[in-house]
Amino acid sequence: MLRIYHIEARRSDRVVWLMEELGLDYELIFTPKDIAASLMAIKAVHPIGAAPTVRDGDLWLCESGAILEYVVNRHGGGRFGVKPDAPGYPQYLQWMHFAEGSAMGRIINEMMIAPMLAASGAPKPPIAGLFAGNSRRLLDFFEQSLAGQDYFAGEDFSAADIMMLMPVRAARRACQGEVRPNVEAWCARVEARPAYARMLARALPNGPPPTLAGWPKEDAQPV
Ligand SMILES: N[C@@H](CCC(=O)N[C@@H](CS)C(=O)NCC(=O)O)C(=O)O
Repeated sequence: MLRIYHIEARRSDRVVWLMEELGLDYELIFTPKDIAASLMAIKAVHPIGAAPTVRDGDLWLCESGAILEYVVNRHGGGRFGVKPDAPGYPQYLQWMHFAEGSAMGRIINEMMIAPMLAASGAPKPPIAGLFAGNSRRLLDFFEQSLAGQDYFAGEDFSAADIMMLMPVRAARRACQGEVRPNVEAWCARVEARPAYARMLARALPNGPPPTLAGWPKEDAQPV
């Protein structure tokens, strides 16, 4: 049985969601409401120590896109993948890789330079200007790509949609108040899936953390 090392509200949600879509059993390792403890448990067993990390017998795998491909092909009989001769295959490939290879990095770069751009009087490194607007550009690309199709790889829901929910949400958060109808409709469509609800119940039993960093520690002293 696949063992999934998980941190609540992190990329390991993707693996849980796919397992639920496929109706496969899995073991989920995390400490509820303690992001630091969940992370340290992964660092104790794997040199990269990031979520998701999975163990399947003697095999260890990290990197969410690779894990999804592995599960689709080794355990899922190809369900939620797209075959090379299918029309949606090029799009499937692109979005499976774009989610982590381009989108998340661009969003994180912009998040990191935001405080620098906001600080009045502080010197602005020239690179900061390059990252500003990354999320908006991504959202525009997503909106355009979803025109006339229900899912990222075409007419059918696939693992590419599971990969893309996190960057789509992060880009939307960065551009609050800006509505892109195709993106909104896609989010509603994928979040309405029964397997998505099952993922939330199992992987986020306490709801999403109130802060990006995690839950406030109950025993934390005020500073
Ligand atoms: N590209 C990797 C990113 C993995 C990653 O950075 N995961 C985060 C949680 S969403 C993490 O565990 N970060 C802590 C760390 O890397 O120490 C993937 O998609 O699996």
